[in-house]
Amino acid sequence: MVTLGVGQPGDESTWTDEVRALGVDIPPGWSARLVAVSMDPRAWVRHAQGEDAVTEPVTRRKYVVEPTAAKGLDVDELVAAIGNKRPKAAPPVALGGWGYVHCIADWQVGKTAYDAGSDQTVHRILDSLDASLARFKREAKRRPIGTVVLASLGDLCEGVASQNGGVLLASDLTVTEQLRVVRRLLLEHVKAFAPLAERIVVPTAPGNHDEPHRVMGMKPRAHDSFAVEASMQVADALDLAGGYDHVEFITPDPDDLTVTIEAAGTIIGCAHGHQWRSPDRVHQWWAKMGHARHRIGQAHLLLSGHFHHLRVVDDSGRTAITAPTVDPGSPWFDQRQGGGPRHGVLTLLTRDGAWTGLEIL
Ligand SMILES: [Mn+2]
Repeated sequence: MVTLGVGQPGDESTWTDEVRALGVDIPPGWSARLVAVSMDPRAWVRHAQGEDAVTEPVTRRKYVVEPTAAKGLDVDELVAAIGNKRPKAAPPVALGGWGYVHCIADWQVGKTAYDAGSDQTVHRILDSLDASLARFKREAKRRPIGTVVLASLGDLCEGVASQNGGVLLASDLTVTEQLRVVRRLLLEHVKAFAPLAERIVVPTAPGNHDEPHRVMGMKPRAHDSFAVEASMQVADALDLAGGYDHVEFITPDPDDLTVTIEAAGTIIGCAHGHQWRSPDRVHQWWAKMGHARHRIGQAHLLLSGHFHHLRVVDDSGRTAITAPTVDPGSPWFDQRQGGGPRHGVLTLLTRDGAWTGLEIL
């Protein structure tokens, strides 16, 4: 494009603004470059009158508008900077600045599969608890851990609700026996970790297997859950025993399937996972919770179970982690999808909105 201007054009830094001043839209990432200047002998501008008069020529300027090229880098300087890199000192951490998370997910006590059942599940849970305690002690020597989160993520018992109650036919324990085992296991976890940290938090998210009934096909209210009741029973037992004032049990509000807690500066949301139906939909569900301004929508970390396979979805500094499980496995899943999960208990460390050290034990 060609413009007319008084006097000589300015330097490169003025070209784009000069063209924009004429009403030309130059979007971000684009700029004007002056490619030719010529005098127009028939055009000039005169300032003032008489002896003070100053005549300035008018110049004809040809610009091209083009994408702004990325500025070249001196690769030798860049390579030298890499060679000069020295580790930065780690920022100091306040006492108790870390949180340790142990996920309790999909125990499904009572379930049988592949010639295994509750006996094998319970031993696997206790072995994983031992491994988690050993890990905690190793980590606590390296960094101050003030908070332990025992995240109860639902489906702790096989129950009587799934498959129209048919699930009970393949269970090796009655429902009340399942609940007794779940309660004792949960109590064992809290007792084991209680002496090790200043604060123990036990958030509980209800699962679908924890639903106590489905009368006429209808689901119970969201918080009406064997998992919630197991937590409350353990809380009552510790209350009677005394000495456990630093243990907090967090259960859902009425009609809520989720709980959201804070641990060592990290906001952790817990949800079982059956509400988003497919493991691929966790991001979409979490975004909707944010839109609705639900507490869990503000979490740094979303912990869930239900799908029995480890899955990590990380975006914009927020992470949704689906925990694996310790149950005997699922022939139903294997026949449809092929394969099965790596068994184990998910553990990780948190601090100030971030997480690290994900290990399956
Ligand atoms: Mn489930």
